[in-house]
Amino acid sequence: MLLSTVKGTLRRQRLKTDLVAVGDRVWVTDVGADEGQIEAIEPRLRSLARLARLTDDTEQIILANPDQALFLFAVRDPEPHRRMLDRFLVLAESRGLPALIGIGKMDLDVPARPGTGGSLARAFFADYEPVYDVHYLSAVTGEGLDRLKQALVGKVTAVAGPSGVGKSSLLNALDPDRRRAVGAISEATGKGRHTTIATELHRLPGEVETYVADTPGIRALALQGIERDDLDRFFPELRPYSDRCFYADCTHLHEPGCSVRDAVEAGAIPPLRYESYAALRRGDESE
Ligand SMILES: Nc1nc2c(ncn2[C@@H]2O[C@H](COP(=O)(O)OP(=O)(O)OP(=O)(O)O)[C@@H](O)[C@H]2O)c(=O)[nH]1
Ligand SMILES: [Mg+2]
Ligand SMILES: [Zn+2]
Repeated sequence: MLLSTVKGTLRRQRLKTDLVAVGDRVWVTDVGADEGQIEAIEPRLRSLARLARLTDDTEQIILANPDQALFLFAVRDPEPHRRMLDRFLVLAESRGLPALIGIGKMDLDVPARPGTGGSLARAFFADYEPVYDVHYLSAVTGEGLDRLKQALVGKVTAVAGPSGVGKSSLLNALDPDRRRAVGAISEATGKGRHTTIATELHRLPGEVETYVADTPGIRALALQGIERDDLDRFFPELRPYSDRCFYADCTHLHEPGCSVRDAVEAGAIPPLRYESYAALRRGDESE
């Protein structure tokens, strides 16, 4: 038997969590013809996961044992979705998974306001730059790829995001020798068509072992298993203030003497990030 890492497609088990998923470390017996039989599975240290269905309590592993996640959105086609990004970030924070943010299709970027030099994409994602490593990327022009490679090297990174944002195209640009299927954006919906249907782990060229997982597009993301009381910990911008409120159990929604809302007023916390927190805290958005 030899210790190996699952890199391909596996049929999912209908269990509380996947029995074995891409990224798991497994012991396999070589049965020839590039096939192996799994004999034992090492304990999963971390995972990026979501619910298989909203009504289901079955967790679907997007990638087992990632070192970090790269959440990719596009400048447009499809339009970036701030609340969805915020939910991804909460999910990563809740699992202690370092998160990078990628904004793809920068070749489609336009000025924030006509006649100004500022970029729409950079204005949209500016709130995240003080807290997260934000990468502006284009698979077409190669923009940002060298800096991204530095952030990936030596690690196992899950690339996740909505369908059609260019996850597979980005990986093709990072490793031109391996072409993955890339889909057209539906003209009717402006959305992707779920071209990638299962997580695939790829080793990038280079001496240092670097793995990047291409994952299927995610349509909705439920934050199951996260207590509302814990949410303020998963917004890094809120953390410096959330223990300083008058009430120890302050929800930061309406209480007097709330340091978080004071910080929003003072411009120390971006209002849109606070609104995302408040929507999740109120339970307005369960998916
Ligand atoms: N202009 C431009 N188009 C891009 C870029 N990257 C990807 N695209 C296009 O966007 C469409 C979707 O790309 P994919 O790479 O299949 O997107 P995906 O995120 O892998 O989609 P799923 O596999 O469905 O989740 C294709 O038509 C690509 O050619 C880019 O950097 N610039
Ligand atoms: Mg894809
Ligand atoms: Zn408060």
